[in-house]
Amino acid sequence: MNEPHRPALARLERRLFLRSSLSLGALTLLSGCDLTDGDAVDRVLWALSRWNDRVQAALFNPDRLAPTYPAAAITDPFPFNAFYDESDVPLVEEASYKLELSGLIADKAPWTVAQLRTLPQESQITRHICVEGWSAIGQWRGVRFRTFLERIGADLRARYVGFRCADRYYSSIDMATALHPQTMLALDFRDAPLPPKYGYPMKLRVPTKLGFKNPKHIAAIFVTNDYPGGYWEDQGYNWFSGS
Ligand SMILES: Nc1nc2c(c(=O)[nH]1)N[C@H]1C(S)=C(S)[C@@H](COP(=O)(O)O)O[C@H]1N2
Ligand SMILES: [Mo]
Repeated sequence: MNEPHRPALARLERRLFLRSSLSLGALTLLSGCDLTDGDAVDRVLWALSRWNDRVQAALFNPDRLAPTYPAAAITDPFPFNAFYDESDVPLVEEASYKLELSGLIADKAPWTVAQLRTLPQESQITRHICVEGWSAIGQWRGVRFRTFLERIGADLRARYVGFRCADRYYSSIDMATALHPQTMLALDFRDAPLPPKYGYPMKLRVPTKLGFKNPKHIAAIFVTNDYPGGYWEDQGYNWFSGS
């Protein structure tokens, strides 16, 4: 066994044993890779993580609602977070903005902010939880995502909805979460249009998932059966990250 890969292998062995009492030897047989190769170990770890996503998705209850709060509970000021500083927030112009649609969608015509505002609007006061160790209660208003997906003729039997953002961030969610009644294409924060730092012109608000699965500054939405990953997801954060 190669020395440099011992820590990864030791972790893998422990996870396998705790989860399934599988041994590394058994896994070597199952996976067909000789676990002395760093890339192979990596692939096995990623495969395990994807398996974990599938189990979590199967346990997801599409009817269970995230808790909601009274207006007095809203966190003020609400925290800003992104993979860059607040001074680098992208400034999207409403005049030139169009939401692009692609993939398994019948009507791929792009949408302006004004068009999105003609759809029925809903409001929610829910808690945003960030893996970095903070949470905050906010109020978002916008279009129920299910309503939007139905309106554009998205294939609701597809596996994933993916998002690309104006700041090169990207993420994706499973279709069951996309159709959850609290999943929203949010246009307003509190009583005003989303300010740039919270995701102007629109963010996906998903109160059943961790903060990093709430993409801001959405520029494009696509529906697909091919696993799209995400900015943090591709760096090892658990893809499902929800309840
Ligand atoms: N486009 C984009 N969306 C993003 C991020 C980002 O860096 N870019 N960061 C995510 C993370 S980790 C968090 S916690 C929330 C922060 O949202 P807030 O600034 O409204 O608090 O946005 C999420 N969506
Ligand atoms: Mo986050």
